[in-house]
Amino acid sequence: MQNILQPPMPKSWRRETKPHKFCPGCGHGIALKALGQAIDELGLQGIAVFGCDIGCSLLAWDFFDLDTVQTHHGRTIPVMVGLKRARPELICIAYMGDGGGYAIGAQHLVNAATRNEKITAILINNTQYGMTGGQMAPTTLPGQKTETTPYGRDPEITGYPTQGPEMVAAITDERAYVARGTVARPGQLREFFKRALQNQIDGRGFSFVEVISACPTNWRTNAKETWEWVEKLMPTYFRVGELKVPEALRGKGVEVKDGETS
Ligand SMILES: Cc1ncc(C[n+]2csc(CCOP(=O)(O)OP(=O)(O)O)c2C)c(N)n1
Ligand code: SF4
Ligand SMILES: [Mg+2]
Repeated sequence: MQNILQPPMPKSWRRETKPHKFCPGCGHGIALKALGQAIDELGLQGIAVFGCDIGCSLLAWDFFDLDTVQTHHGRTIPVMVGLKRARPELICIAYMGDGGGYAIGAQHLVNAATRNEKITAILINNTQYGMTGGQMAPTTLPGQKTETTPYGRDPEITGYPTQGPEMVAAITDERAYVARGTVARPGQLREFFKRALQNQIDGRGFSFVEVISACPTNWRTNAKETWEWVEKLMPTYFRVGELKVPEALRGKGVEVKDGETS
């Protein structure tokens, strides 16, 4: 009989490194569970390689029972691109934060997308730099207070939040897969990850999934407020859904209804 206090972990997770190292309520763990399920369902253990950035994503360096590379801040995409070019039979996953992908590593995201590099990039949008104590990131919301915007982000001075998937969809050709999911809908997120990985398995093109996530530690929010940010506030700036689906992937995968959680 299943122990309801210990829900099954994805097979691709490393059990001996759990409980994981993220703060209570952090969204990284939910995203990594959806990713683990996608890896399991596609049977990628043994050929998938997980690359993690500097930032809280590095806390996942021992998360999976997969070969794993931990890179410098913002450099996970070029490291995984290099690996993919050297070993095209591997399924290369670059996992990073919004600071890593849209600030210090933005040029790598743009160039890998433009070149249609056949890797899967996953970017956790938690609206700030989590690991270093909550500084403004390109995704910080207008008016949001951070360590470096103590009076709230002023778009007149620092612009509006980066629309990453929209940018990637605009600069890629029809072989790319682009989506924005949310930790509030992990079942849907798992399906987005599966399609993004399938695009790489098929050798078709660049795949990019941004994930709306939570950082209650730096947001200084309680559980209710955290979930309101994720479910209600963030989607008013960041539209959830698939932005670009190659023809061959359309209609594939299980459709997950709003509100489904697994
Ligand atoms: C070249 C370099 N610059 C700055 C840092 C300091 N640093 C470490 S983590 C981090 C921010 C991480 O934020 P993000 O990428 O959004 O990931 P999160 O922690 O929010 O998941 C920064 C600036 C670094 N490690 N290396
Ligand atoms: S600081 Fe924020 S992003 Fe980092 S582990 Fe804690 S809750 Fe997660
Ligand atoms: Mg961040």
